[in-house]
Amino acid sequence: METSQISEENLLENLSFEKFRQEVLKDYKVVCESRETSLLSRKEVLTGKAKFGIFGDGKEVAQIAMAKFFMPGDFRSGYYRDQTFMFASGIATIEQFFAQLYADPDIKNDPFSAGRQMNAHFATKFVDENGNWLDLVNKKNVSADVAPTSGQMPRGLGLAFASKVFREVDALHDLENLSDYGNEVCFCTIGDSSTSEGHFWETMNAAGVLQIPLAVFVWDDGYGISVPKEYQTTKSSISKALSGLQKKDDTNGINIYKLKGWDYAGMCEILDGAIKNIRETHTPALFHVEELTQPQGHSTSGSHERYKSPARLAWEKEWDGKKQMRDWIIANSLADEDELNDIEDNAKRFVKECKQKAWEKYINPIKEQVNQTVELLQKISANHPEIENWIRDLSSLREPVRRDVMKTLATVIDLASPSADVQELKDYYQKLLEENKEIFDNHLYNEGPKSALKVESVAATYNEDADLVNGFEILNKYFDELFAHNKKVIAFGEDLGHIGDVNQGFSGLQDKYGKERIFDTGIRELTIIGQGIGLALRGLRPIAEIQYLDYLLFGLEPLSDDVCTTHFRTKGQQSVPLIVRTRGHRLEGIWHSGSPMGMIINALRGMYVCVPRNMTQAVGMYNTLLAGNDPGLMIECLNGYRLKEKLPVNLLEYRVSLGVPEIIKEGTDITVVSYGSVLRIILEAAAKLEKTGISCEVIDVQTLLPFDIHHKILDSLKKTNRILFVDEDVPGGASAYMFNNVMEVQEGYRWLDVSPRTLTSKAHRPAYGSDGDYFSKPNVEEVIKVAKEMMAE
Ligand SMILES: Cc1ncc(C[n+]2csc(CCOP(=O)(O)OP(=O)(O)O)c2C)c(N)n1
Repeated sequence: METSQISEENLLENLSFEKFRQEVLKDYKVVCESRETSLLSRKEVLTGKAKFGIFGDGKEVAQIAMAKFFMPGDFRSGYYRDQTFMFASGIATIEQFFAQLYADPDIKNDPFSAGRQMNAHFATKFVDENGNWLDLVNKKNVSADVAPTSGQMPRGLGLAFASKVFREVDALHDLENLSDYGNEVCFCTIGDSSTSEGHFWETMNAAGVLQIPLAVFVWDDGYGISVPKEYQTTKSSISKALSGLQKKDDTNGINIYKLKGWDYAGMCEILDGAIKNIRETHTPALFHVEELTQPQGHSTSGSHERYKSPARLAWEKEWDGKKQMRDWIIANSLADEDELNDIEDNAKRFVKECKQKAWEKYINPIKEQVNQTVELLQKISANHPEIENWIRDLSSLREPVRRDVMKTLATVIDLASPSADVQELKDYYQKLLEENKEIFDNHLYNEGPKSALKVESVAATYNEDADLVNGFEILNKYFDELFAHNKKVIAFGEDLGHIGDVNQGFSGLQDKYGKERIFDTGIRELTIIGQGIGLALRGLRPIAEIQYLDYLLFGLEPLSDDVCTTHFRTKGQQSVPLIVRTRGHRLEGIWHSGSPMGMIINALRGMYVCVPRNMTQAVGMYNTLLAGNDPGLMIECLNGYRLKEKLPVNLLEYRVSLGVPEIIKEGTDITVVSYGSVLRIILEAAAKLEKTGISCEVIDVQTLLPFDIHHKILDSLKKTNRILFVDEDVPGGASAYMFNNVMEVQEGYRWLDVSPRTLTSKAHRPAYGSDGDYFSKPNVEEVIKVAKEMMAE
């Protein structure tokens, strides 16, 4: 009896030892495959088959450990070093890695970006083709990587913050595809040097305040390209530098752990408890993973021998995670040399096969285009012997790209005289142009049913005895109805919660709808946007407020680099339906009356930019944005909150179509095009001009992105033959953009009787006070003067 018990225990022990051994060897296999992938990829770049490469060698073991605790439902917001984590998590294959290295535009081959991103920029699919959120709870999720270092931090904060919202807002608990009561951890990775960026510090502080499930891994290999950490980090240690944020029993804050990047067993042990704690308590953590290496240097663009000392290079060889893991396996008798050699040889073979498969899938469609082109060219070469050169050049390319085909076709079409065969060539060229447009030039915005452009307008309706109320009251009433009606809407910003924003749009609403849905944030525009990004990516409908338009600059980087490119860089697989609310244009002083619209519309292609003239129009635009999946910026008029407007009865139904200007005063002599606060100045001038016999047609463009999609302004110009563009931006700003659209895109130049004009603010920032405003920004008298000049010309 006793003997059999002992042997059963022995058996179980042996079994669990064998299980453990197998797991270690499986991990070592992934380490080897990932390392081979890095080595072979570099060769592909150096031999010219790929343009650039950046790899995860030296970080393999740490990422294997990290991947063990990444569960379905979790999110990653990382950067370009994370290939091993992706392989170990089962969300990327080596073949896919190579496909992206080659910039394969077929999404079946590069499922992260369809060839739109550099290698090692990963993503998983969040939304289906109709813009519906997938079941994110039962899959491992990767938000699309960006190249600006630390750009992943604000987004990471937001993805973790969403878990807090899902946990705390009861009404969201039934959204079972989006969250499991907020148990999802966001794993965020960053290089040690990139922690020098403000993005990192702002994120860590905000995480400590918010108490959210954010796990930040700093891969510390001592350098940022060539610059060592002595130049990057106080005390050369990010964990030391951040120690003041350490959470204590009676404080908020973050937990800080130090790990050795080569110590497989040690890392697994620490991460096991630490990630569990993050998941359960929502206390964020920093994992400072030290003593990592970079065996091949930073990227394919240079060699690390230029800046690392021989001693450092020797140290890196000895402390390479792969070598250390191998030594540890042997020392603990988990495998012998032969077994490990086999794993290593198999890894080499396997990676080579993956590379070859990826290359063939990438190159074959291009080779088909080359063959087809050559065939068509041969048909016309009898009449054009010089074409033989082009045929020879194109056929001799070992690694042709689509560009070679297009250039050859365009050149030959130019020099060939017309014939049926040349027509065939032209048709083929046209077909390829369209195919390439589909490959490289779509999904900047949603194109399916969730396109905001497909939202039909619904007019505002009023009671006969409709009240005239302050502009802010229209918004307040609207937000009240919106929050009662749509549980996914969350609003936040500086002073937005307790006092209901500086202009009272949210006044009283926190009490009604709770601090979990309407709340204050710290003064940190960058991570306010980050919070919005995370919530939006996870299927909620955030309204992130930037208190004044002039401070949008602090949050512009994630909007431009991250929000605006998400749909494009994932070829439609992720959407960020974030609404950024702010207020701008005329008020007082340099930083409370800016209207930097040229900068904004050029930085924010990929968002819709709404510039409503009053709060009623703003409501209609909010509804339109909420009906689609695209991100939008709403710039309310800073000086409009106390102007009286009629209160519509259909606040939730009223919708303003984007890209459709409104004629707010009809006229016959001059078309005046503008938007926002300055429209009131223009209307005042137009009333005065009317008395002198000059009739202005005043058009409010309503949205700058998109701009007048049905060419309504052109219709007006056809009638008046004179056009003036007015705004509060600097010369050459949004006025030049509107000018370009009407003159070039709409071909408005054909209808001009006199030269078109722009009237803008002065090139400097607006000076303070009423006189500063009058002399810095367009005023009534200037509008009258320009209009009279145009009539006299
Ligand atoms: C905002 C920004 N500045 C500069 C760069 C160029 N750059 C790319 S990687 C890099 C070094 C990053 O070093 P580190 O954060 O330590 O990460 P590692 O590459 O060592 O993993 C630099 C300067 C960039 N991509 N983004």
